[in-house]
Amino acid sequence: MTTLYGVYRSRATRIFWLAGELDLKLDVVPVIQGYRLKDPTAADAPINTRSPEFLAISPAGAIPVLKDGELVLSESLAITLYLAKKAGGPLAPANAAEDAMMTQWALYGMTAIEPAALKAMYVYAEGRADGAAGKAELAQCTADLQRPLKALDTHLATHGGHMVGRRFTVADINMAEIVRYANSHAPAMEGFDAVKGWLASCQARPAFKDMMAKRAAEPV
Ligand SMILES: N[C@@H](CCC(=O)N[C@@H](CS)C(=O)NCC(=O)O)C(=O)O
Repeated sequence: MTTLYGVYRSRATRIFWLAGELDLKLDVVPVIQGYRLKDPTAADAPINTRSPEFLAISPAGAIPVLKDGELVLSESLAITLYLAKKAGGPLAPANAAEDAMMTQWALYGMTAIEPAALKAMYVYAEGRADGAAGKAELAQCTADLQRPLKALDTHLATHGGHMVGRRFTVADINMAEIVRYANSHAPAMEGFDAVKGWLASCQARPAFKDMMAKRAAEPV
């Protein structure tokens, strides 16, 4: 059995979505972020990223983590790429070049887009979007996202509307779950029509909708 440590309200969404696409059964251990708990070290605290039993599995203390036999893998995008390759089929890279492109886009998404996208999402999640400080933060996020979203827009517009291989793959899941954070701030997406169209088509997939429904059902 393959075990996933993590909850829907985390970057584990990438893995839950992929698992739905592949009809992959995962044994889920609902490890929650320690910072979401009043006292993560309390004796009656649910298993969380600061629990000794979780740290024994993954000393970095962050979710998601996948355990597949002897393999213990952290980093959400490494996990999705691994699971897709293990399953094979159209969502996986068809050759070394596609594999390289999927790695490239995963790294680009995580380094060039995710930090500002996540910051923008948190401004809304924390109810700060209408205050002066929140507005300034959002303006900075929009500015920081211009160059990478332009690069993504150009890529999608010239590569058949998909990240890699002109078909829906794990690379689309990886990037769409990062761009979902940016999409919480509409002005950041303005002018990037190829990105908007691609994101809408990714999010129209039943496996995405199912994942989001389960995420919404999970306590905040
Ligand atoms: N780059 C990592 C980030 C992992 C990460 O920061 N996870 C958050 C939840 S989405 C976490 O576990 N935070 C727990 C903590 O900081 O205590 C990935 O993509 O997996």
